Amino acid sequence: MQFGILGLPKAGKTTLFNTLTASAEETGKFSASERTHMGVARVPDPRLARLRDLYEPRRYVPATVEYVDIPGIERGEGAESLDLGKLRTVDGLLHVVRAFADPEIPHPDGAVDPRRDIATLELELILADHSLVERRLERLDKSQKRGLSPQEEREKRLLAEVVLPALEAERPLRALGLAGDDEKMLRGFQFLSAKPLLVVVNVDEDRVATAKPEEFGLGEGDAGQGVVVSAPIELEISRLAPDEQREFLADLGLAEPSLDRVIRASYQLLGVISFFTVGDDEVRAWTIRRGTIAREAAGAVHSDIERGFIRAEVVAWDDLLRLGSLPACRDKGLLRLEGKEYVVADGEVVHFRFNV
Ligand SMILES: Nc1nc2c(ncn2[C@@H]2O[C@H](COP(=O)(O)OP(=O)(O)O)[C@@H](O)[C@H]2O)c(=O)[nH]1
Ligand SMILES: [Mg+2]
Repeated sequence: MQFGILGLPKAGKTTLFNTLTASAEETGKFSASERTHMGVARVPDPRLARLRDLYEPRRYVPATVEYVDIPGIERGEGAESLDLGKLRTVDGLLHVVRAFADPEIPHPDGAVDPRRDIATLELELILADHSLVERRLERLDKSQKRGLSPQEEREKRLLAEVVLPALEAERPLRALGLAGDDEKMLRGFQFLSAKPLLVVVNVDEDRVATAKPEEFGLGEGDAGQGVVVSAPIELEISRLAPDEQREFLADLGLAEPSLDRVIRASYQLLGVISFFTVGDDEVRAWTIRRGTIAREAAGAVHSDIERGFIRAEVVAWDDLLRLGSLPACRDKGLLRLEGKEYVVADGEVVHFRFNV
């Protein structure tokens, strides 16, 4: 699961990236040339943490989201300045928007205006997709002489009648809510405006507890989901010991680090869930798409387990915590035996029986 971080220069992208992934890449007021960085964030999950406390395993492995920090885009340059190779393959986009005031850090467009920047970036994504669609349609037109396959006919119709008009109306493709065969057909294009979008608004410290995503037009209509953070404050919080952290958060009026919300929102936006495996050796979260059946879920752990799948023993995480062990859950009839078609739910503890 990979998120691409993008946004205008000096919005706080690398500061946020460093906090998310406990990295130490260079941030700066003036540094213009930037490289792409990659890092991994652990998804905070209190359910899994409590299972760890129960088992005290040798290894503790939370779910992760990978973040890619992409150099800032220049307005109007669209596809040229976006690192498209990196962006096309990511599962989701995280747009860092500047809302903090700091006279020492110039904004590329003069004044600080988060709503404008959100619209600017959206337009860049739409323009990049638009040129991709036009090129594809041109190619299909050229092939028209030799005749198009039924597949190509369908593709042409979908691009010309649904995708192109949406992009020309400056609507992101994620707003179309395409499903089934249409969605599958478009997936291959890896359209940027079709990817789930999380907008992280980087506000001044004194507003972090009170500012709402709705103020910036987020979370409604076609706009992406939003989370409000103060990137430098998050970086500071992440470096404190746990009890100092709690105190600092209380001073700011926050219940938890905003960072946790960013990571969780990233995870949820991708439509994935976690199931858990437990034992003295390892307590671990596994990431699957919502709706995954037990045999495929087994494949997330190991392909041998998927191939030799016999059945899954399943219990809800909180039942396991309450009763204290899998045998106790079995005695109470809470450990269920499920077959390969069983749809695994978020937060279930699963033990696979298999035979290779
Ligand atoms: N005052 C203030 N400065 C910030 C904030 N977030 C980032 N910065 C500073 O802005 C500059 C650019 O940040 P950086 O993370 O490198 O931005 P990027 O170009 O988007 O990667 C750095 O000097 C940061 O310390 C903020 O919320 N408030
Ligand atoms: Mg940067």
